[in-house]
Amino acid sequence: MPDYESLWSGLGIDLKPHTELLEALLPLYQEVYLSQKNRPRGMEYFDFVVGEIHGLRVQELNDFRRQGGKVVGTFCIYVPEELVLAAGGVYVGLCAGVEVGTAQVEAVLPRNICPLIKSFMGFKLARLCPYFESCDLLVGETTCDGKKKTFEILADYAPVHVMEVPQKKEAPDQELWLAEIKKLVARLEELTGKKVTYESLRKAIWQLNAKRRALRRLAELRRADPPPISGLDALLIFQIAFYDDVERFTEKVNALCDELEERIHQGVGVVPPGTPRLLVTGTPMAIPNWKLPHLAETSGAVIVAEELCTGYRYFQNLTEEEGGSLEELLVNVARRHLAPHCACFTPNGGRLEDIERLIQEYRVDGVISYILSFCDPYAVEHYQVEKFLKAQGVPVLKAETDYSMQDAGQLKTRIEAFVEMLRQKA
Ligand code: BJ8
Repeated sequence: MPDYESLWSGLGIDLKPHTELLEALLPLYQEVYLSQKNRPRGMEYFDFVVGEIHGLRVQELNDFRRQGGKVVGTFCIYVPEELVLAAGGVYVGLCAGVEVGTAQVEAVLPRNICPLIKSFMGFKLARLCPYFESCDLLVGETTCDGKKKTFEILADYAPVHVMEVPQKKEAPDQELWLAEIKKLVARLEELTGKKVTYESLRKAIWQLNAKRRALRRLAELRRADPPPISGLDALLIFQIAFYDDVERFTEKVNALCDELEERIHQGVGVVPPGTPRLLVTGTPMAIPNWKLPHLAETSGAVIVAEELCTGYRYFQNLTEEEGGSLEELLVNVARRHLAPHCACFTPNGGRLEDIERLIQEYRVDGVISYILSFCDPYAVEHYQVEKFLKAQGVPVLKAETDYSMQDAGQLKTRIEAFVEMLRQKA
């Protein structure tokens, strides 16, 4: 990796622990990713992106800022990326999947809070994330209680704008949400000094839809038996989607899909045909949280779909591209971004319908209900998920865990037993 030290120190990064963090990531990546057999050639680009995780993209963001551009950090798929692009900015997803800055975090947050929240606050408080430090504005949202209260604290450290996400999806909620979309537009225009116009929003919608279409294409190729790509590799691509350049990323995903189509044509897969196929549903897996997929795919199964925000929820819906005015396009953006089914909503029957559809389309043998510790919305909603799946005769395994490896042995034993049961049931 080129020398980025002056870039990082210019951003105020605490260099010593930052170096230690990057040095710990590389062996983990080697163990989890590079040890996989028969990976598609097109993964080279995504390996390169991880190799440069705090390098090239951070450099690009800061080159953009030097020319007057603004970078906006987000934490949730309900925040419309289109609006940032249409206002002339660049967005980055800041959710994080590793334990960092624990001492600093526990000085301001309760010990027993969701690891995803602890992680992004740890990166901020310990000054370990150059993406965070490259942001001119952070856009939070009122989804779960843990996040919305944490954004109040985060506002002591950086400019924060919080969107009110409704908890239902009825007519008054849609109205409130459209008003929130317009408030965000005003805040972004103020930040960048550029107007969101009909043309700029239309172009941004088109760019984001092209990215979503590429990700959908990738997902759909995993319906094949054997699948041409592992669940781990697919997850990595979904994680990188939150911060890579939109057009370059879309092009690389489409190039990879061309290769995967060829693999399917030739009957080449990453596992033998008939390998038990898993769907993972639940809380997001932010980079570098690869724990559960690694355990599952080294236990004789393959993950073929994710009903996660780092998965299907991120790309399932396109924004309607047609609209005769800026107002109509904003309504389209609002409609599209209220569509995913996060457990923060009530009732949330749409999530069960999505799970059912994915099970059928991807010929799923068993489901892992993945819950980050202390995530109340998903932990409580597990009841509905399990009841629904049992009624359909689909085996389900509940995996409630955090970012540490302390429970890895126990989790692996449970997954192996689950996979063995699926194999015998087949
Ligand atoms: S749309 S899942 S990205 S809110 S895991 S912080 S819910 S306690 S991340 Fe999320 Fe948006 Fe929903 Fe997706 Fe809270 Fe749960 Fe932690 Fe979570």
